[in-house]
Amino acid sequence: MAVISISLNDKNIEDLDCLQQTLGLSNRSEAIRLCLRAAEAEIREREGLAGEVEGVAIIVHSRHNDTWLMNIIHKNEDMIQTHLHSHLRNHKCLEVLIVRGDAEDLKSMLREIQSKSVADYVKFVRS
Ligand code: NI
Repeated sequence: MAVISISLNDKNIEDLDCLQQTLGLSNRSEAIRLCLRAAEAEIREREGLAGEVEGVAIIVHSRHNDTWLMNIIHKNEDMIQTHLHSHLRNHKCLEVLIVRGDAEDLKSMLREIQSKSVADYVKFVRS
């Protein structure tokens, strides 16, 4: 097994340790491996989307005054049927997008949302 060096901020380390404790994992490497398997499953599920899809995209972020997401949403307005913006108690923004469109366009939009690493959470739930 290879040993690599990665950079994590304080919140990442706190989350990692919380995950380790909650699930009874033996060390941080186990916790990282678990996260990788979960991400892999998510990617496989998303990449498997084809044809016309309908569902809900859920996004949580802390950039209330930043236009990055609104720009993406406007660019994809043909696909987004409804957009709900709400404020969470932890001062983050919750965006709920009801989507109908071509799977490739949806995947492209989700990739763009995630590519800047601005969103804390991005999830698509197919209807
Ligand atoms: Ni907001």
